[in-house]
Amino acid sequence: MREQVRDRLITGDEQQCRRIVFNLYLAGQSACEICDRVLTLAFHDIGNRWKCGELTIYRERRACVISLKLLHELRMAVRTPLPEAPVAIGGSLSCDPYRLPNSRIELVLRELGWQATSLGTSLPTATIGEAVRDSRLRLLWLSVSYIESVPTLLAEHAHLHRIATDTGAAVVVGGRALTAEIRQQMAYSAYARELLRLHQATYPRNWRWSQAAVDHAMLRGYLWTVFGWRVQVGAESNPRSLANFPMQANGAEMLRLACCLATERGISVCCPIHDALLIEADADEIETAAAATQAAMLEASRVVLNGFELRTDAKIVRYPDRYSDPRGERLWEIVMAIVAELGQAEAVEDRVTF
Ligand code: B12
Repeated sequence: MREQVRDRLITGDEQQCRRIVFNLYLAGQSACEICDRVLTLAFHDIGNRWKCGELTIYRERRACVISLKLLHELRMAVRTPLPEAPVAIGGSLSCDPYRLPNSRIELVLRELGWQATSLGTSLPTATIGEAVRDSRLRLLWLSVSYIESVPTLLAEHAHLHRIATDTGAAVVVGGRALTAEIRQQMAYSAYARELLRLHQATYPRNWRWSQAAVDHAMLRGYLWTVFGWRVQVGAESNPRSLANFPMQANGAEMLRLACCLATERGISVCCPIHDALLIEADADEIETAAAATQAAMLEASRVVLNGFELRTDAKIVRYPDRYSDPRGERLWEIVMAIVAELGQAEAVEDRVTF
């Protein structure tokens, strides 16, 4: 995928890039995985080609513009953070023009449920300080891709670190320009590579369990869900996907069982939506039907999770209103545009065949 996206970024084929990225997203890859495994790596290749003189500047710049659009569209597609979600802001300091890392961090944090906002690039320290004071901040990130003067960066960073920690916020730093030597002179709550280590130190039991699943998969060649749904381990298997399998696949079991229970109890289940159920009933019966569906979902979680109950919430929509989710509007438009384009392509093919 990385190569496909890279080649299309280089040729400026925005529509194909969008199609690949959203196909991955619709197939269940997280925005974070798409950024990590596809977009960032594609840009590393693009940078190397530019360095070797194999790529003209305009192609690199155009690739950046396309990627920023895609990151923005993915941002529209991931769930909207709740109003009470923790707030994160960040950006890059003066002379650092690199926008992609900041857009990417914003997207990934939003996907994780943060109210994250990138303030942009080449920011004067004073204005970041103002933003820190203006928001009930939990996290300030600083992305450092280019450093003009190390002493200036260190002074600016120390100033911001003081302001942020005074308000109780954590400071996270990262970026290609931060060498170990520079980092040693900086105060920060976490550095990009350390985040994972900190998570592992905070939740050791979860990580032991997750690693045990990967070890089992690698040794025995398969993993299974509570009802016996299997994944076979092949040469292409990725340890991170295997670690994710127990959560994702048992979540699917729960939803499957909830659909069965609800249907058998006479509820009209229209379709599952990711981790929710869309049902329909007459207006005067909808509350009862919603409560019965929630009971079915609770029961399904109890069966799959050995007695543990997962809570749910319900949203009821009555005529003349219709169900729509602002988080999905942009994605809906993108999918419909792709469908329309495919329809046209098929029509042309039909004419040619004819
Ligand atoms: C696009 C680009 C530019 C664009 C940026 C446009 C924009 N608006 O964003 C522009 C045109 C400005 C540019 C300019 C230059 N560039 Co340039 N550029 C790139 C390129 C191709 C992609 C950068 C990018 O966005 N990558 C995608 C991001 C998402 O990946 P990333 O930077 O690796 O970031 C990851 C991590 O560092 C981490 N991260 C980053 N920040 C943070 C923060 C936190 C808190 C956390 C947790 C994580 C984190 O997360 C990211 C995802 O994994 C890179 C090649 C490359 N290897 O990336 C060259 C590259 C960085 N550029 C390079 C160079 C040389 C330059 C110029 C000096 C060229 C020149 N002669 O003018 C100028 C410098 C201008 C300046 N003032 O900085 C070199 C740097 C070499 C070096 N050793 O430092 C590179 C590596 C190309 C190369 N292979 O030679 N560039």
